[in-house]
Amino acid sequence: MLNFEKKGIFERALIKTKQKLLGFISSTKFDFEDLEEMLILADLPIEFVEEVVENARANFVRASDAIPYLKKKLIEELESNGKFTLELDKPNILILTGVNGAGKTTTAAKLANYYKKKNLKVLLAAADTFRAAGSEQLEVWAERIGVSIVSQQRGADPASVVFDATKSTLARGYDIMIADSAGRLHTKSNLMSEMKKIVEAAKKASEGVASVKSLLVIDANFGTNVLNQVSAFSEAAEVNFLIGTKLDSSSKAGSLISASIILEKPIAFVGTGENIDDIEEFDAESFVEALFEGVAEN
Ligand SMILES: Nc1nc2c(ncn2[C@@H]2O[C@H](COP(=O)(O)OP(=O)(O)O)[C@@H](O)[C@H]2O)c(=O)[nH]1
Ligand SMILES: [Mg+2]
Repeated sequence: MLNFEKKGIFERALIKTKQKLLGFISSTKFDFEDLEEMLILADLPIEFVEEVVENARANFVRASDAIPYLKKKLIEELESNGKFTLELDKPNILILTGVNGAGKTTTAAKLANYYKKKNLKVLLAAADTFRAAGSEQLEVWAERIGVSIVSQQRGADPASVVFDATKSTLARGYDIMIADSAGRLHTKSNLMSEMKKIVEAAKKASEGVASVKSLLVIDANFGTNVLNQVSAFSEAAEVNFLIGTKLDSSSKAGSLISASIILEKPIAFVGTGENIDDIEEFDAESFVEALFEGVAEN
């Protein structure tokens, strides 16, 4: 069922992306070529666009009548990869990874705050041990939000931070542990194997009791380049879900949809601003409705 409040939040966050698409609104003779151009401009996967436009030509007289069909197809594609949920009968370990500046630390803090507000017992792990500022940034957030944090000195093995934090999660009865990590370039193989070690450490420490998930944080401003990141990260270490950040500052938010569809990874959350509350659980229907609201309707 469509969640109107969520749709409204997505609509505000998608303003820049929508500005590109809304030009099609005034076009009185919105034809199938316009439809194709609009979908490509929306950074949707080319194969998907070709298939949808071909079917639309075959089944509809007017291109604008194909919009509901398009939305339905997109929602189906996005939902076919599954949905993120916590496994509430066990501790949940969420490990955030991604390139520098993607928004990992901010997202770790946002998620900690999000789950604390839902009355869950949250632990943060500062596994960005690469820079001194890495763990300090998260410590400041932890204090502000009022959640505990596990950290070690700069230069410590990030896998060992995650190992310790996972052990504490089990021993002290946390519902959820969220681990930040250092930014890593997907082209650097040593950093990629370190990522793998981090995930393995969490699995080992959790002794099969906790649910361990790895979430790749991607900046929507990268546009279709996020595809390279997602495939390189998922080749090196397991990636279970995507988190798209900076929807509010990007005009390429559609690329998150592409990454999810092409690489068959569900989007778990999206970042919609710089404030601590600016995070939303992804919902395919609300997101797609928000993206195409008012577009090509006449
Ligand atoms: N506008 C906007 N900025 C964001 C969002 N998420 C993160 N940022 C900003 O992106 C920058 C880098 O974030 P940070 O969490 O330090 O990235 P990290 O290197 O991956 O840990 C910071 O200035 C954040 O405030 C978002 O959803 N929207
Ligand atoms: Mg960081």
